[in-house]
Amino acid sequence: MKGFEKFSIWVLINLLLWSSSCARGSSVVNPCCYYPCQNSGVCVRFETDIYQCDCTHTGFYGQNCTDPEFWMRLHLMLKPSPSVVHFILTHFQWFWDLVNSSFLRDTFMRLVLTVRSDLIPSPPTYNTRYGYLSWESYYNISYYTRLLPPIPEDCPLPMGTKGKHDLPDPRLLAERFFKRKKFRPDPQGTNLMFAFMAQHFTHQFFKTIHEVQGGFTKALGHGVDASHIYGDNLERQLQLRLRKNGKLNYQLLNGETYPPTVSEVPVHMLYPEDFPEELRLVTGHELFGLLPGLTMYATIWLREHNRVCDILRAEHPTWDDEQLFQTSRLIIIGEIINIIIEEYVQHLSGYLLKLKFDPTLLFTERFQYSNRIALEFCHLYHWHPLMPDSFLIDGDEIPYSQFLYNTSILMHYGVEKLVDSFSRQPAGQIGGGQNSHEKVVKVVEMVIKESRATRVQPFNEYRKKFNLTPYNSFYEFTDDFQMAKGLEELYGDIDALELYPGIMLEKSRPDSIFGESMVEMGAPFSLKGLLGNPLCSPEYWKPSTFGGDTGFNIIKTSSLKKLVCLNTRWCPYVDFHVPRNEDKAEKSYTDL
Ligand code: ISF
Repeated sequence: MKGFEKFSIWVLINLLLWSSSCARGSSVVNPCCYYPCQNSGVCVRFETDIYQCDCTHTGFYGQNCTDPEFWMRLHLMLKPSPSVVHFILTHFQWFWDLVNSSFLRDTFMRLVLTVRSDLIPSPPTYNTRYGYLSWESYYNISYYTRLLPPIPEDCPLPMGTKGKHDLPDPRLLAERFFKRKKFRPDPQGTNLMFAFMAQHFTHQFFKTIHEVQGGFTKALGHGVDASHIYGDNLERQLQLRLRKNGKLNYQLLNGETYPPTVSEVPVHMLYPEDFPEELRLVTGHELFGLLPGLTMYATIWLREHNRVCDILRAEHPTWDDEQLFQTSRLIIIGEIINIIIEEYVQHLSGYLLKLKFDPTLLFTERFQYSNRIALEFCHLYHWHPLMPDSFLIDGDEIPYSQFLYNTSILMHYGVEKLVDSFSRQPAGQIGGGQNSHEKVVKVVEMVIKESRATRVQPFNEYRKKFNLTPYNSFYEFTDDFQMAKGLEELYGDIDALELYPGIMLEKSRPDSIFGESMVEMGAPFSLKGLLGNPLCSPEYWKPSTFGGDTGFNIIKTSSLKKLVCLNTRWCPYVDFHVPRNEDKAEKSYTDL
């Protein structure tokens, strides 16, 4: 639609709505409730019923920032659609073999990183309290930032000006569209090793304070800071530390390292009331006693930290506890980023381009080394459909009731058997709906309630923000006719569909873990968070930061397999993918 046509329709709708709100006796509608400004233009209200779009730096002009400037017009003409790019990136093996073994790998990787992170404003902009730029919003890091400002408080309808007067009951949405009917494994072959990594990794930067509404976080590092290993404050960190040789506190069971218990390290952990002291294991994150998969990763990283300390101490006998600790922590953060990009994101993307963690790729580009976690990113990353119906460990089937808060599972089976079992068990498909186990479906309700309390804008507004075409109907949005019909009845208008249901219920791409929107919206936040880390800046990214070449190389050559197998007695099958071919898998996991 041409800019002018769009605007005329907008005026018409405005007049209609204006008259209807007058009839109800309320005042003029805030024009920004129509989201009139396109292409990231900023809506500013003047007087009561006038708005202006600020189109500065958008590449567009006109009343609603709908007219492209010359270079933008050219760019739009040449730019392939996200689905075309995705198709190319996931097909033509011969082409990618060529790319991966030449300088072109760097070129493509640089392109992925810059295109994605350019979508994230840096320095950050809004938060839940401030829908306009403010010093408070920049300065107060207790807030999550937001990509789009909250829906203005004085809009006539909950989602702005479209949809019904009342939003659907969150429980109804969860029960009807999210609750699992029959377990649907992820077609990309994702396993529980990946699922627990996702949960373990993201909990370092998603720590919403639920006691107060308003999009606040306890994770003030706003990125990969390994606070889930070292605690999110200095007091906790000091308790967790052995204060000798840089190491973290631990206990030995049959000669193997495990996290200590609360009696040895008295820090706050969440356990059921009558839970025995000797089973209350202590981890950087308060919640990691909840699932053996999380306690397992906590154990692996604890062992890795102490292993790195030994290596550093051998090379730097003069270093004190503090320097050994701090340098090991930087190495651990580097390892996390490397493993996440080269294996976790690699798996998730399904790309044939071999992703590369190389901060120098961005040294020639305009890039800010800072990051602020966004509320929208937090909502997107609620991937509970990954969870299976029950857990299969070493031939035993364990239901949720015996899995939750059961730290003895870790000590009983040991890290090796847990890694092996989790790597073999399929995880659920995230996208497409009706795949959340009843034990976790409550979380859906929570996210939806929180997104309403924080006034998150409609799904289609986010589609536009990420350069995607907004959906025209629920039937275009999902191939599941019943779901489309149900959602249409409940929301009334596709433009009133909320972000989280939109992201999760959208049709998945063919043979993919989720739909287009999850990748297009999540990837920018994810990559900006990983590469925006200070470690990746030219000032930090050099051997001396990590105690010399040895430490630097630990980061560069890290892998999931080494992370596990350098810290266990025997090397299990370890991957983010279920075994492709049992024989091949059996053989390959023996050699490091
Ligand atoms: S996290 C995430 C995608 C969605 C969420 I929520 C990723 O971590 C991710 C990052 C990058 C890519 C895919 C997934 C690829 C490389 C891309 O940029 O397309």
